[in-house]
Amino acid sequence: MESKSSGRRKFLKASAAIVGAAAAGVRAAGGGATAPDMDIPDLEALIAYGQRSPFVTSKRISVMERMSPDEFGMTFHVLSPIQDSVGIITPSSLHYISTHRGSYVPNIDPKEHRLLIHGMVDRPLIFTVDDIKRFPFVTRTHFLECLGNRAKPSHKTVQETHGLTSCSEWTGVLLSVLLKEAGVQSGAKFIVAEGAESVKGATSIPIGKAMDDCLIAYGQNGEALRPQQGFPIRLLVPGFEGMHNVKYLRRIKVVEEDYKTYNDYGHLVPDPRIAALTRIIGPKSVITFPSGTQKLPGPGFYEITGLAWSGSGAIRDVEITTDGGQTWNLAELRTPAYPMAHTRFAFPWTWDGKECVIMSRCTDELGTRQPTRAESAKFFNKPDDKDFRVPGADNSVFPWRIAADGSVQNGMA
Ligand SMILES: Nc1nc2c(c(=O)[nH]1)N[C@H]1C(S)=C(S)[C@@H](COP(=O)(O)O)O[C@H]1N2
Ligand SMILES: [Mo]
Repeated sequence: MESKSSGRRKFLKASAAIVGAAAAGVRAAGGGATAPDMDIPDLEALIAYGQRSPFVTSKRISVMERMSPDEFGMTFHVLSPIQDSVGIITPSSLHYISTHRGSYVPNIDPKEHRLLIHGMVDRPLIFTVDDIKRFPFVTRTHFLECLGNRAKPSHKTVQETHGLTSCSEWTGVLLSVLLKEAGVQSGAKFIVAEGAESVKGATSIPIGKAMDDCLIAYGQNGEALRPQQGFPIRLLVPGFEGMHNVKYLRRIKVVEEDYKTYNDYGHLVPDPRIAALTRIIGPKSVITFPSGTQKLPGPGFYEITGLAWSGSGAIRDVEITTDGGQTWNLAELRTPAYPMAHTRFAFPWTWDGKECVIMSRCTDELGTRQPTRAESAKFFNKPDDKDFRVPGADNSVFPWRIAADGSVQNGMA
């Protein structure tokens, strides 16, 4: 404690010098000048629904390459700019998107929308969105991650390597509440959930999970779901691979076996080791600062920071290496570690100005630790394969290389 705070005092002293120098360069220091007013095109609209500063330009980008093999060539992936993220909540407007069938987003009138629950139930039921909102709600913070979220040596930024994950505060009704209303019959083993758009985004979920912590979500980050996130309702299957979180949810059929649907193509691998890995995500983590294409202005104090998550529960700890994996040090968790949620870590660090490789690895509350790529290669009996590509979901440790000039590059190459 003593040494830590005196270390921090030293840092504050050093940074005071930086701030002092910068302030000297500012015209009219001391608040003499006021900034010009924002150029507001539509004041009424701005009052009704705010917008960010024109100086903040962080944006999503789409992936043109086919990230999950799709026999129909129908994949649409949009990456979240996690290099600019702070805290753990992804703004709804920057949430990653994975929607099949081009950029097609159904325009659903919530008054017309219905959810049907049928199959192996005592009472098939049809709910309106208002019906669903009358049930007791829960609000929970959970991440989503697409199976296509895999780093390649050609990727430059952390948006490209890891941008197919996001984290929101979701509000909705527990699926178990609605399933109990319908009365699940004995012998039921799975549910098949289906969306309202043309490819239906359908997928199967084991009944145990369906009766546990799944949500029929209508709220995201304090407001209604965004159309691209499944307005008016979506299924949320905490910790399961993104595909299970069916958007535009309109039908749940309780069934006796694991149904395979359009959406399963490209997600299924016959190898049981991979199949086991594919349903539940992680544990996984990535450093968002410093990250690819960013540049450290010079040696000195920095905080390495990033995100960690696991489909099996809360993050227990995150370790950082700044010497290419020879030594690992505990990072600080700077946000509550919610189950199946992004958790923000930070690691105070003084860079000596020499080339180095930094990485993060996390351990979840079950004690499962994120594997290095070499450990994954060994697990799949390919320890000598230099171009090893993790089959199924890739949660391996990811390296950033910092050059002596402070520039940061993908360390996979
Ligand atoms: N109806 C529907 N639900 C869907 C999909 C879809 O194409 N249609 N894509 C799935 C996939 S592959 C992922 S990764 C997540 C992405 O959710 P998001 O677009 O809100 O990030 O939604 C899933 N739910
Ligand atoms: Mo996905």
